[in-house]
Amino acid sequence: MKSIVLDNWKFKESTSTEWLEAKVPGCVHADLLHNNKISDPFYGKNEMDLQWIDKRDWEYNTTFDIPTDLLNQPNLELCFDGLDTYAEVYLNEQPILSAHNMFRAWTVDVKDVVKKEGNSLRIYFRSPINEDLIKLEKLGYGLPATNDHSEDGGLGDKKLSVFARKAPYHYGWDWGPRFVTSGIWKEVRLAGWTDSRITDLYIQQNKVTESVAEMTAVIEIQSDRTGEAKIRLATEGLHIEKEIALTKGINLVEVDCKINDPKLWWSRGLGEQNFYQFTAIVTKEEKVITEKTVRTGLRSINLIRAKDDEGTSFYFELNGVPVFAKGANHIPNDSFVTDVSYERYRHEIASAAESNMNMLRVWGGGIYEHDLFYDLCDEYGMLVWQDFMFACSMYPGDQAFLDNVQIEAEENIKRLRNHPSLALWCGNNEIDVAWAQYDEQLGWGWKQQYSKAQREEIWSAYEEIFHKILPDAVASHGATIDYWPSSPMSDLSGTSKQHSTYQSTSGDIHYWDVWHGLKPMEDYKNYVGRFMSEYGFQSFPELKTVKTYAEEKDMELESDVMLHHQKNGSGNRLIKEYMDMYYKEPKNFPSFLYMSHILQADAIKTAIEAHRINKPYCMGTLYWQINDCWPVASWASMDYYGRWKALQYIAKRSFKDVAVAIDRKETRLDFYLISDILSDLSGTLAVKLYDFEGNLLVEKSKDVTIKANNSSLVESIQVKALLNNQDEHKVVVYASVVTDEEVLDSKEYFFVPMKNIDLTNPVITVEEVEGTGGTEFDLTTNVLAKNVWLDAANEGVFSDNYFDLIPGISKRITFLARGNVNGHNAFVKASPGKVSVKSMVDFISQD
Ligand code: BMA
Repeated sequence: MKSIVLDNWKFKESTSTEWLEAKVPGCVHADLLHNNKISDPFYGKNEMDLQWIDKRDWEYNTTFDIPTDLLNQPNLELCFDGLDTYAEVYLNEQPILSAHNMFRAWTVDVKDVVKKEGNSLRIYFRSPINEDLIKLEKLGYGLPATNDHSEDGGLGDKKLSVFARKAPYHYGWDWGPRFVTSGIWKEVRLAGWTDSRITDLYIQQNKVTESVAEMTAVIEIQSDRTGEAKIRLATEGLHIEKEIALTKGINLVEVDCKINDPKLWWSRGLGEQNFYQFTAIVTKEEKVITEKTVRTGLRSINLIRAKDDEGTSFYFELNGVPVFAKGANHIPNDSFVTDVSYERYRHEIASAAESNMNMLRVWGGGIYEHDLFYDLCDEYGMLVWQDFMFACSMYPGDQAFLDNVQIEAEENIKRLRNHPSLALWCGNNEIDVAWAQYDEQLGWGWKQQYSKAQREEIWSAYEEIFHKILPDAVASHGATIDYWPSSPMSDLSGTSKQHSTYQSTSGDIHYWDVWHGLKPMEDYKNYVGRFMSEYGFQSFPELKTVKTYAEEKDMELESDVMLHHQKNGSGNRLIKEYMDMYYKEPKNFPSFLYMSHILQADAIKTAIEAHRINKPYCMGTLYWQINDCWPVASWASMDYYGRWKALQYIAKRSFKDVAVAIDRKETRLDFYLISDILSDLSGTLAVKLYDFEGNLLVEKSKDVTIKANNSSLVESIQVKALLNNQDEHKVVVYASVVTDEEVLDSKEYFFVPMKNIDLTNPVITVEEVEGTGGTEFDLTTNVLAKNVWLDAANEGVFSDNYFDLIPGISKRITFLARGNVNGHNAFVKASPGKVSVKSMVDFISQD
């Protein structure tokens, strides 16, 4: 097969005569920006000035010649990997395609339309707004779409996102701006082939154990003639040849194969990420006609939902091992996804791995991610919970919409099914719980707005998509991956028990009463389900990032610009209210930013620890959210520029494979040891009480067994006994778990909220570790330093940050730069450049 990628694109607004340079893959907004036709969409409140773009039609065109060897191919086709969204395509002014789904790829036979030189390809994008206004009118009533910012788009309450098979977050979200893009967002190629070609190679893993992997290679071959051929399938330790008879059209060939003692693929923390390259070759009379190579990892992955004493389990079993899922929810990395480079994707996934995660959820309001996202997840051992792209909305149920969804689902399942990281297909985000069909009291008040007939119509569309089309598509094309209809959901029972509540003892839970419900952080401990797939707490990005969208004069909580870069209505107020509850008042706006990081980190630490100590009742914790799509105040642990907030560091510490957790239960402190590794360890738990000058006041230690893949309560100490008459405002508990002189983990515990603690000014000493070329440092202090923040001039991350420093216990940290683009290693030891060191006391108002 031969192909050329089409480039040299130009674009214009449909009624204009001025053609401008375009970047493909890309989108109108990005192209307008590159041509200086609009100002930076992320700056200030510029978003509001750019809402005209989605009401216009846009055209892209290019011209191309065809090399003779390609032109001579008997089969020639144009492949559009992604068109966003309503596109009419003309080749040499002949209509060749009408596209209407951003998530589908389109292939068109153009053999009879092309010429050797001067071909013109023109793509006319109709405004998604004008297109879908017609559908809304036809339906006669609106559908709920909670996060669709139609007002910002000048559309009043007309929620159009539900009609378009297009990234839902383009229409705005409670962390994202409204930029309804149009454009060619994936590659366009002219491809030619002769005789036959392999269009798909799927390694279906039927049974994988340590001793054997039994598979069926499903090979899709398109042929332009009938005839005998041979298929060869090969990978390390396997070589199979089979006679086949090809007929004209699509042929499905299945080859059963087996590998003994396979090198299994594991998620991070449990083992290696081993891969196998499988190659399928079609030959005729010893001549190679076509071949295709795919990479996969051999593993078995199942969602285990088994009845038990408390309800029904919800966990992933990888190669027979129950895996506690640790991670976060992923949203698209940019409002303009084609701006996301390989390096930015890698920084995200490498950060997840560096933070001891093993799962990311590709949430349903974004996009089915690019192949390279999943390649990286495979390589870093990050399991993927994959939503279909439906979120917080009800959808139409007309046949055209349903057919479109079905093809979209099949194509994406087929595209992603060789990735060993793929652990689950989930129908949608929060729709079951928002509509709550079987309980009038539950839900977000959606269903009550409709007549009986409308309600039935809306729910039957839901059932058709999420209980029929999508599970059928997964069963027929992704055979070995489980399907879960909606996140969160309790059980597909068709009764009121179906819908997830904060008390559910089966299914997954999105717990939002801390934050949206203004409940105290401690409530995270009271609502622990079988799998916590969402919970979150906001903060601002750091000052460097805020400065990319705001002027000095905007630097206050309620300024127009700050409110604009906060898409959750009451967000800024909530941060402030929670801060007042737990912390002393920050002295100015930059201090407020720092304090918001500590607040967010403390909240999520509370949640993660509560979830992990409840293992194996609870078997997963994915906080909301790891990344941002623009610079904004949000729940993200890393900001738009990939800068780690305090939460990312706390997640890294709280997700450690072996961890100690301290839980206050009224008059006592409980000490848990949590392990995600597969063998028992023996060690010592040391519990020490220090005053803020570093005097050791109480010391207790205990030999402990850290049980494999478990969480156990290893020690309970009465607060009174531990305090031993000391003033609780002036002491800190330091608990560590040590094996063979190695400190596996340590945690601090304070008896009173930070608000009530007297901090004095520490002198923090940073000493370069000799022989490390300025990449490693030892930190010490003379008095307790709370949440020490190291801010480096260079971009990168520290091995730890925002940590507490107790006098006498020194802390060694390393700086890891964002790695070079071609190297595989994302974080390389490097010099941080100038480092500023501050701690909480520097940010507190002294009056
Ligand atoms: C969750 C998500 C998103 C949203 C977040 C914060 O429920 O699924 O819809 O951004 O809450 O409100």
